[in-house]
Amino acid sequence: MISIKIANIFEDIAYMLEIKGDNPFRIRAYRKAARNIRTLAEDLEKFADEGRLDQIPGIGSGTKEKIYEILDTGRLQFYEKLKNEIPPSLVKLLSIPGVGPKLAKRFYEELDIRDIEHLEKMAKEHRLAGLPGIKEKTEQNIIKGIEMVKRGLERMTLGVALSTANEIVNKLSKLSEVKRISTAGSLRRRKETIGDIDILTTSSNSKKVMDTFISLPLVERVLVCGDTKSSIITYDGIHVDLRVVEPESYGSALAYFTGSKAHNIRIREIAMKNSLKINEYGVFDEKTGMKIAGENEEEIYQIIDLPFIVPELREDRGEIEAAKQNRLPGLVKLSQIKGDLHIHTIWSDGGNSIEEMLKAAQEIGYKYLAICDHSQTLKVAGGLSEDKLSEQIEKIKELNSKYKDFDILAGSEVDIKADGSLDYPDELLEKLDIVVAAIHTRLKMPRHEMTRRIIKAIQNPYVNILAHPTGRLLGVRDAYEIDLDEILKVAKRNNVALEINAFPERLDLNDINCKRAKDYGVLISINTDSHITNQLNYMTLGVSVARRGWLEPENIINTKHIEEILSFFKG
Ligand code: DGT
Ligand code: CA
Ligand code: CA
Repeated sequence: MISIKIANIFEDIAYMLEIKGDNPFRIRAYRKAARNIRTLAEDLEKFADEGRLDQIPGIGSGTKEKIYEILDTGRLQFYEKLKNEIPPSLVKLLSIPGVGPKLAKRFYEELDIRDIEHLEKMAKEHRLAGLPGIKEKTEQNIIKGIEMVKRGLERMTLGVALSTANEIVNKLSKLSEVKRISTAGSLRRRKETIGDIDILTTSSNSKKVMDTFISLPLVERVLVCGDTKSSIITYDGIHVDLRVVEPESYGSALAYFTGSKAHNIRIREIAMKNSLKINEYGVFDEKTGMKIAGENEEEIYQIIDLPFIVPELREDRGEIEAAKQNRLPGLVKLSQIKGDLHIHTIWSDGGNSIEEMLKAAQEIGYKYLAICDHSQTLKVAGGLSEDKLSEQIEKIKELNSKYKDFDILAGSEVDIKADGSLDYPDELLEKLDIVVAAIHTRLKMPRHEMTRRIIKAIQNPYVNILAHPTGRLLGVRDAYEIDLDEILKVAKRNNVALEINAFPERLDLNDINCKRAKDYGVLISINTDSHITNQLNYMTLGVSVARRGWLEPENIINTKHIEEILSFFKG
């Protein structure tokens, strides 16, 4: 967990330097280092011990020394000094849409505002609008922005919750006293955001399990410690509940604590009609009071004569009716994904070379990978000029001839300009194997205009996939206004697939919109948008969204063979 601490420090430093108006390259270096440390698959300490810190992309000599300093002394002089100039709480202001480093600095210097709460108070008292250049509208936007940021702080992304939960479950399952263990709650249902993490276990020695749990290295604070339930807060501010239940009740407790509440209410209603009572302790015959099931979750569905309903569907969104009629979908699985159709490399703003990304994809067992770096006008993301893209296409062709049983697609994440035209001429797009179109700028268009812009883009015969179709960033920015039904109709006619972008903050399309796409017969591509090799693992998040959206393998383009995909694009 020290790696998360170090990543947080580097990220803070990047923001603090930004507020100071420091060198943009230096700021970017800290940010990149933070991002790559955060997503390391191995322990950072292991890299340090073995003198391999250089192998982490984005770690230079400066950041390397600082990592050693933190590992050796537990603190970083440079950071401590910086804190005297810029209060760390000021950094949080930058998460408010419309508040950039310059404005944050002014709030601090001119009004002595040091944190979000203070800013909110000042905005509500109309004390910002007096500053030169700050209008009443700005003040209103700041108030709205703060509300959104606060909502985001209440819930974490699925990605963050999963990695924390996995770490805890892995450690606890090593105990010989732990017999069965599972996550429950919204995490087991794989919701896109999670309020708190719920974990359920059975054990012969509850005290031992609880003691181990509350002394895990990630625990900052223990809220409750009992025989059946303990709650802790991690030093990332994540609330985790652990429950120990009797083995003969494990199944019913798992069903109860997995939820959703709405789903469970429907299940209990069906049970009641059959003179059964279901609660967290078991299934009981209402007349005799006898317990008749509860050890395994499957029994609950069996006993009311329903096929098993997987956690991702338990939202009372039609799954009970579908189960009754035996037409539950056969949901797509991670193992059925054959490749990733949207990833970046060091050619634009990624952290790994094409070859490194290919190697990682092959290690996963993929059959193909589409290299889709950014297009020319997206300068902040290192967008490729026309010449550079042509050069990359040649390089990919050459590489392709060297790989057996693996296809590398030359692609691009082409920016959709404000008028719906694309960022490269058709003659160049024609040379690509795959074109992923996406919006990155001018996000505040009226609904009608935004819809027209996207429709125009996907009508271009070379466009194959519409990336992150609604542009939302969880806890950061709401979806832009679009008429998704219109877009889905046009996508269907033009053989364009829509993306589930598996990046933790995106997960866009979301579950509900995926189901709509399925109804229109529009194919979905689950892509990670990876910027470094480790992020290829985000695929599991995208698959979770697809499953919550009732998608089956035939609805997902990247479960198909490459020939089938290319012929769909041509068709
Ligand atoms: P979250 O944490 O806000 O993302 O959502 P959940 O679904 O994990 O909710 P949580 O942590 O409050 O509770 C976990 C599960 O326990 C929930 O999905 C269903 C069950 N549960 C909690 N409270 C109640 C309740 O009052 N009635 C019933 N039937 N079930 C409950
Ligand atoms: Ca929960
Ligand atoms: Ca809970």
